[in-house]
Amino acid sequence: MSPKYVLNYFNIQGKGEVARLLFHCKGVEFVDNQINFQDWPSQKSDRSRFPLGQMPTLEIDGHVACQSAAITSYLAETFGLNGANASERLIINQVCETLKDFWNDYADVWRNETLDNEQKKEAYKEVFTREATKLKLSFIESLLKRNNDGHGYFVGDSITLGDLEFFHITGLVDKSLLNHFPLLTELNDRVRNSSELKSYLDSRTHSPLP
Ligand SMILES: N[C@@H](CCC(=O)N[C@@H](CS)C(=O)NCC(=O)O)C(=O)O
Repeated sequence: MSPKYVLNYFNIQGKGEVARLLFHCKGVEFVDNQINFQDWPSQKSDRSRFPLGQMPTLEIDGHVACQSAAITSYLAETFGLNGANASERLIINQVCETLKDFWNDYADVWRNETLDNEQKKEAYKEVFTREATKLKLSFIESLLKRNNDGHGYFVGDSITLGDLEFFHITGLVDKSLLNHFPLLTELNDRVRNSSELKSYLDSRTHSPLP
C-alpha cells in the first residue's frame, strides 16, 4: 500500500512544483497542502512539520523530509522516474544541475530590490541572451539529442525527473528563452500535452511565482 503523502508548500509553483508533477505524472495520491503567504508566519515555527522553518516539506506516513531536491529525487526514485541505471541518472542529474545554475542567474535578477520592473525586464533579457545561458541550453539540448535523436525524452521512452525539472524551470520564465532550441521547444510541448500531466496542467491555477 502506498504511504500517506502530504506535501506542504506555498500556493505557488516555486520549489514545490516538481514534487507535485511527480505525483501527478505517476497518478499517486497525495495531499497537496497549499499554504497561503498570510497563514505561513503562524505555521513556520511548527518544527514537527517544518524542521528548517521552510517549505517544501514532505510528510511520508507522518515522517517529515525537507529540501526540495532531496524530496524530488526520493519521489522520482520511489516512482521509477529517476532513470533505469547510473548512466541515465547521470544524464538526469546533469539536466537538473544545469537548470539550477540557470535558475540562480534568473533569480538574482528577480530578487534584486534595487531594480524596478522595467529594469528587471531588461536584466532578464540580458540573462536570456547571455552566452553562458545559450551554452547551458545547447548542452541540455545535446543531452536530449543522445536519446531518440532528441525527439523523445532525456532518457528512456517516457518522462523522468529530468524532463519534469526542464518543463518546470522553462515554465517559470519567458518562452522566448527556447526560441533557438527547436528540440527543447518540442520537449516542452511534449511534456505539456502528455497524457500523464495534461489534465493536471489544464486545471492548474496556482501562479508560477509570488
Ligand atoms: N534549500 C531549500 C530552500 C527552501 C526555501 O527557500 N523555501 C522558501 C520558499 S521557496 C521558504 O520556505 N520561504 C519562507 C521562509 O523562509 O519563511 C529547498 O530547496 O527546499
